[in-house]
Parts: sequence; structure tokens; C-alpha cells
Amino acid sequence: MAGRGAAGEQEISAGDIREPQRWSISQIEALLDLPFSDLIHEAQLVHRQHHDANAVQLSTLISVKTGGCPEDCGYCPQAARYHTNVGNQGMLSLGEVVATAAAAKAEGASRFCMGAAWRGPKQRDIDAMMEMITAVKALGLETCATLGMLKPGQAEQLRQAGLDYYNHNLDTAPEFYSEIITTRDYQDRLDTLEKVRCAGLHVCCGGIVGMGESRNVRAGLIAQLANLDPYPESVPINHLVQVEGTPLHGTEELDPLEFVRTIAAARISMPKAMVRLSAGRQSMPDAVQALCFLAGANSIFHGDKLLTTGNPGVDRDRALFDKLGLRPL
Ligand code: SAM
Ligand code: DTB
Ligand code: SF4
Repeated sequence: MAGRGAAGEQEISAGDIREPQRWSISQIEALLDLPFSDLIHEAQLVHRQHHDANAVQLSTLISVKTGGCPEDCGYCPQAARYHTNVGNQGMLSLGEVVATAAAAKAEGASRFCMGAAWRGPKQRDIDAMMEMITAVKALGLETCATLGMLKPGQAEQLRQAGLDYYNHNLDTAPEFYSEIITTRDYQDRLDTLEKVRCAGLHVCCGGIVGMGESRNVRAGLIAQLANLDPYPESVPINHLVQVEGTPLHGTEELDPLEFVRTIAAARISMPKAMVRLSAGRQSMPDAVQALCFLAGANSIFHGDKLLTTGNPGVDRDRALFDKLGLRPL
């Protein structure tokens, strides 16, 4: 099979997968341009070298503070400025969060991710989050939080409370970013990721596809993620969930095979990462999800809700895992 990239770039064949130091956008785009079967074959080779191909990690989400967010992310039903059917909900109590985490564990989740609709947390929010993190960790779950931009010292406090992962997405490629979000810039996101890394937390960082971007933009997102040094341990690839009232509602639907290709490019360029087939599964046929697992996805959100929108119920996922011979990690 042909190598990838423009003339002079490293040639890599299916049987000889190596990690280049840095991924150029054209190298990732050349992956996305491969014949579909060649791309999936290459992704499988990488996947099987580093992971159990039949094991999928389950992570359950909870929205600990919902709606009323001051940011303008064009995809998000929780931004105060868009009129969606998401109501505002203040901080959940510690008891509510612990009960949901215990139920998630009983359903087979190994990680519990707490999300909040903030631009970033204030000190009193950090104090409340620390209590929740410590209590969820005590249940024997891996802990993850996604709270927006962090100020100096906040990542360290979260780590001290027992946080394992911090989720903060780049969302898209730098050149498309300003079409989607104007209230914080790309560098703000990179700065928060740097703080997370320096505090010794594991990084969960990915993006969204299906926002009307080109294949070149998808390649740019994957290159950004793969070139983080080190690349994230956990890479959520979200398919836009179109929510009425948000600016991105009505965006032309992405071909599902393009979504699968994006997963494969993430797998090949970040071999050891857990690549999560994230938002968008509820409207995804089982066959498309099966292709995502074949392309190297090995993690999903588990439970009937993401933060504010729907996710396949545990029964549908159990049936899918049975059909595919998958088991929870
Ligand atoms: N407010 C915090 C922030 O933005 O960093 C944390 C929560 S925010 C909802 C977490 C991520 O969810 C976003 O970065 C985005 O990637 C994803 N997300 C939000 N709305 C989405 C949608 N409609 N479809 C797909 N992904 C979405
Ligand atoms: C991520 O990358 N996707 C999750 C999680 N990290 C926090 C959130 C998806 C949100 C989908 C829209 C909603 O339910 O509000
Ligand atoms: Fe706020 Fe996060 Fe939604 Fe952006 S993605 S509007 S920061 S909750």
C-alpha cells in the first residue's frame, strides 16, 4: 500500500507503522484520503499492537451544574445566549453525585466524568468539586472532570482531591475555531491543557466533527491532538449532536464514513490513547458504531444521558456488545 504525505515526507506502509515525531496536517489528510479498507486495515494493525481489540472502556457522565454558561460555543445547548430547551440547574449535592456514581459503577462503568457549564471554576466551585472527586474516587472509580478553563493552582487542587483525568477539548482545528467560538481562543485551551499536564493529571482532549468543517479541518484537529507532547491519554471524538436553538442546528449532516475515518486517523496517530466514540451515538446505527470500533475506538460514554442530550441506554449497549463480542474493560 502506498505511503502517506507529500513528496519527501516519511513513507509508511501498512506493515511498518511507526510514530513520527510530529504529524503534519498533510500526513493526517493522506490517511483520511486512503481507500477505506486500507485505512481501517492500518488502524487495526496499530490498535491490535497496543490494545485488546475486543475490550471497550465505559465512562459515565454527569452534569453537576447545567446551563446558563456565559460562553458562545456554537454547538452547545448550555450557552445562556441560545434559546434551547435546556434549563438551568445549580450545583448538584454531594449525595446526588455519589448516588449516580455508585449506580454507574454497578452498571459497569470504570470512569466517572463530572461536567459543569462554566467558563471556568471559581474557588468555591473548586472546593465543592474536590469533595465530589474524593467521594467518587472512594467508590473505586477513575475520576474525570470537565469544568472549563483553569487558573493557576486549580489543577493541583483537583489532583490533591483524587482527580485522575481532566477533560478539555480543542474542539476543532485552529483555522476553523473562530467560526465556532469567540469567547475564548485556541491558546486559552492550550494553556489550560498545559496546566493540567504540569499538575500531573492525565489529559482527556478531543474534538467535535460534523460542524460543517472540511476534511482538511478534521486533519488539522487530529494533527493538533497528536502533536500535543505527550499526546492525550484519552481522546474523545464527538459527533455534533444538533440541538435546536444553537447556531449549528441545521448544519449539513456529515457522511458517517467520514466520522469513521476520523476515528481511524486518531487511532493511527495516537496509538496508545484510549479513543472514545463520544457524543452522537444515539442516532448512530449499530453498523456505524461497529465500524468505529473496527477503526480503533475503544471507549464509549455509558448511560442514557451525556450531559444534557441522550445517549443509547445500557440495554441497547449491552445488546450491541453481545452482537459484536465486545466486553467492558
Ligand atoms: N464547560 C466546559 C468546557 O466547555 O470546557 C465543560 C463542559 S463542555 C459541555 C465539554 C465538551 O462537550 C465541549 O468541549 C464539546 O467538545 C462537547 N460538546 C458540547 N456540546 C456538544 C454537542 N452538541 N455535540 C457534541 N459535543 C458537544
Ligand atoms: C466530551 O468530549 N464529550 C462529552 C464530555 N467530553 C464532557 C460531552 C458531550 C456533550 C454532548 C451534548 C450534551 O449532552 O450536552
Ligand atoms: Fe459553556 Fe462548555 Fe457549553 Fe462552551 S461547551 S457553552 S464553555 S458549557
